Amino acid sequence: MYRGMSRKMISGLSLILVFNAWWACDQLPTSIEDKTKNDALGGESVVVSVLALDFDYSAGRFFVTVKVLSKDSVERVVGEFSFNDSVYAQLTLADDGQGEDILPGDSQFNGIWNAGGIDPAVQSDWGFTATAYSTAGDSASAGTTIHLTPPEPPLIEAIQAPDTLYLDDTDWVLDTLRAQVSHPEGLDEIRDVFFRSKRPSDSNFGAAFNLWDDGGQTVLFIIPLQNDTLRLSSFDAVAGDGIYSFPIALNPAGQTGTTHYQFQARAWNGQITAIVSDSLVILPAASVRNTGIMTDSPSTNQTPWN
Ligand SMILES: [Ca+2]
Repeated sequence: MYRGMSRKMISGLSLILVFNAWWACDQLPTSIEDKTKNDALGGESVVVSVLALDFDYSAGRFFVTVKVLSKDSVERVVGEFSFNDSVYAQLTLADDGQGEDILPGDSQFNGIWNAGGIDPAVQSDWGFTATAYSTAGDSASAGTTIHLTPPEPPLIEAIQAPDTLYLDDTDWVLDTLRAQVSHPEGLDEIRDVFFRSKRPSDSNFGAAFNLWDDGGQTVLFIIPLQNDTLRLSSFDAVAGDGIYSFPIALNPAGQTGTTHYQFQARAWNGQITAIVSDSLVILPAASVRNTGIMTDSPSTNQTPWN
């Protein structure tokens, strides 16, 4: 229908139509914010929805986030926790920007219940109901449930480490400690994997060293040599595959004997595996074996090997 009309004419016509539409309003237009809120209310006075219900196993606390939209101002929002149809706790949720609430006035109300003494293995299915009251006396409720499962530690599926290594007369001997670790809820649940070692001259296990699942990206040790520098990464082959690695580097003048290892893994939920033990027998270099002289020099190097 606009064929033959110039662009300028169409633009002028549009302006007149917009002006007429505005003039036809008998009151000032509502703000965009109000319009969005009224659309979301769908004709209701108050609308409540539970956005999040989580349980922090290490702290024994429930966290809730509830969204409330209301035609009138929100007077209060209350939450109820129930188990086996009995109410265990009531709390007031706030949209005040305090504590767990990030932004005041964004219609998201937050609350925490410190539910000390709950055993998720026994009390597993919890109900939560939020009720919002407006200043005009309207109210609405929404509920949800959460199934708690006892937090699980990671699982050390396998240790891959050499049983025996020979020192070299002149060069450092390199190898890798590897631990294959999983978690029933996925690799993201693994916080860290670490080991302690007891070298032949040690009477106790030493400090913990983390194994890395970084694809060998990080330089962990820089060892100055006579005419060179030895830079050691974790020797990890693939990042994020659940195989955690740590380099073994044996100094030509290092100790011989048996080094014992203790591996453990920790989940973000605080659960930790039992110790998995392994050992490495370090034998003298060929020249020393031939002369029958054993090397046994305690090292001052701050590494778990020498
Ligand atoms: Ca890996």
